[in-house]
Amino acid sequence: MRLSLIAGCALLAACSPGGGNTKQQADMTTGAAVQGKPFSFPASATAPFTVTRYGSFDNPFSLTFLPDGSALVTEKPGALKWWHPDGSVADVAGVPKVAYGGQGGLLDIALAPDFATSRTVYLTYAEPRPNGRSLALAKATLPQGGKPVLSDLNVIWRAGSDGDGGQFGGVIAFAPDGRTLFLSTGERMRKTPAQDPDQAIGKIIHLTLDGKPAPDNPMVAQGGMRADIWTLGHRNPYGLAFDKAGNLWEIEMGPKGGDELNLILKGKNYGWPVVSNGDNYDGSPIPDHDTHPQFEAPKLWWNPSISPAGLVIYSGRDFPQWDGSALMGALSGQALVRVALNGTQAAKADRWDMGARIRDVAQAPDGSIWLLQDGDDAGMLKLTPKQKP
Ligand SMILES: [Ca+2]
Repeated sequence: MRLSLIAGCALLAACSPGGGNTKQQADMTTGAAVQGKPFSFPASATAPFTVTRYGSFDNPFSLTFLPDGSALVTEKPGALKWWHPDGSVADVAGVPKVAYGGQGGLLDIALAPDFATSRTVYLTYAEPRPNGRSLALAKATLPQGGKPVLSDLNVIWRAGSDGDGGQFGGVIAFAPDGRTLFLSTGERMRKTPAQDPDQAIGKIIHLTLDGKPAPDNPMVAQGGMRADIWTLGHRNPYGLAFDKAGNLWEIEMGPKGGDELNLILKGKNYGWPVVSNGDNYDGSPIPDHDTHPQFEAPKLWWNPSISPAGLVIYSGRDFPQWDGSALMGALSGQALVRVALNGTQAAKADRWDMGARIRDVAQAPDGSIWLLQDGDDAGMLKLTPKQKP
């Protein structure tokens, strides 16, 4: 116990020179958060950044910055928090009722491409339904000032396939032209529906900004759920982001091993649950991707699992050496992972131990990188380069 405390302090000293006063360090060793007061947080000593923790959130899922440097944080139990750089955190009212539990609840929030003028936000959540739960996509308006309350809330799309099971996915990415959106849907721990073109679970969905099928979808002429589908055969996708060249990247959790980074290509099938580079939880094997070349293979995979969650393609000034890299959080891996992208190729580059489950990654308007912890006392972690760029 004493040894580990000393090791922790040594790590802190190594990682955060001059960072944090005695009280703040004491807070860190107990894991307790001080609302609004930043304190130092350990990362692996080899990391090129120091870490400062802000705020305390209850089982958050998504962190999204606004153009003014404030940020929205969703909490799975159903609260939407509006964090401001002065440390204040407001509760945003008008959030739809969510069905919280087992990976479900209030999930992603994303700013519309025209947010600066429209103040439109998109939300995903597990919606209570008569026969269980469904993933819902809604849009709403966030006020500029005054009382923080969402208005004009409209559910514009539902995954259907209501019922039991977590793993909703629910991550939103807007197309580079700002005219359509992509949405990841998990297979709800039901496996085979990921291959069913008549179910919108275990898919990447492609919609207009009003929730209609995008006109260039591969099965748009067939109508029904098929019209909404862009790609099939996904398991538990918790990250979706475009790079500067317009390539769409996705991360998803495999079963026991086999977490994936995929390049998302129109109409392709990514194989779950027929193939995976991981195994079933009971240890029984699943055929690897290379046994079924008709399925699109992941660009990278992880064995054992890291449980990837949250994906950004970095483009800021704080870490110029990461320009164009994919940054992802890891839940069970308790890490920040960097993948170097070169066109449509990807290579594992860095993995920094964060000593905490990382739920999401976000880039602020000033180019700084922020991580969101997981769990019932989760902070926002700002990364500051040890060496000024
Ligand atoms: Ca796959």
